[in-house]
Amino acid sequence: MKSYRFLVYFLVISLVLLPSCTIELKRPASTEKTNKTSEVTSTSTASTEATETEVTESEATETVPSETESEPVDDFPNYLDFSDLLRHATVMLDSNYETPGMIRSTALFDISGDGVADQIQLDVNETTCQGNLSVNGVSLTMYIDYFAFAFLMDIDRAESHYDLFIYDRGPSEDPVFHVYRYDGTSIRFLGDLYGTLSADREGRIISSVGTSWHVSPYMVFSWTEIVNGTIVVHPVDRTRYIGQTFRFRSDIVEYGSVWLSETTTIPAYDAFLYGPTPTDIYVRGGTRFTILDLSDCTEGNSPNWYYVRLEDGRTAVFYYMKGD
Ligand SMILES: [Ca+2]
Repeated sequence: MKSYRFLVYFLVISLVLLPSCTIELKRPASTEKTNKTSEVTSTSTASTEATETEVTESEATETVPSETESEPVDDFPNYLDFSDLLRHATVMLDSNYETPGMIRSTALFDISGDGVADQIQLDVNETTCQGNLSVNGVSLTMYIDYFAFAFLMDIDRAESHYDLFIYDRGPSEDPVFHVYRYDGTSIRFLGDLYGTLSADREGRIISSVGTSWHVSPYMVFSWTEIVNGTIVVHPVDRTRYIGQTFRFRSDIVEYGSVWLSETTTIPAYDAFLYGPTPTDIYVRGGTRFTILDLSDCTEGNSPNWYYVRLEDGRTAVFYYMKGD
């Protein structure tokens, strides 16, 4: 995985260049709306010995503008309306860990909408990664890499069903929600939703996979909804952001997982940029920039790179570590 490659790269470079440094690797804070699937933020506590950096570690704190400062781009999707998907959960399944290697999660709740409570039980075998979901005695099995929790949510505006969301941390911290529906007689797998998810009160879901979390306001490249039991993905035209001005949400620092490479050359549209370059520059969180161009990207996903003009007039390519 890229995070692993980056870790190896970082450690090698650090051992060569910074023999006396204390090195700390840390995950982004849980409150950070970053793509948690693949990011490793690194900092050096001895940055004075490193090559020149505009921003020292002690200053490298996230700069999150207040909501009144952050103006949404156009009118939609307005990310300020979105909050963590869990906030929209109606019922969390109760998980029991008494049997080693087995997790039993249960709830008694009317998910089919017929007025009669349904007995929901999910058994996960952590050794075989097999999950067994049972509703009123009807069951099916599924594969779950690392079960975290499960909850019920009414997000389908068209129907009165509550759907079961199973949060799977994934094989390498690539989180995925497995979504199931019970219609009163059978259980149906609706699909998987990847990334860190947020939703609004109208059932619209945005994912870290289709959002650029590193800028303010966020750039949203797709949103998802569940309609009549079908997961529908709505791509957002990526070119809508060209010409618009954003700010970096946090400092761009050396040994970070976000890069800003000064250049006047637009990369190939299918280029997947990765890692530092000799022309990397470092700027403070809050620095404004205008999008001049964007890479191609898989429909609905965020682009691989952004060609930008900084507020001081320099042009650069901005990119960051992304999951596969
Ligand atoms: Ca029912």
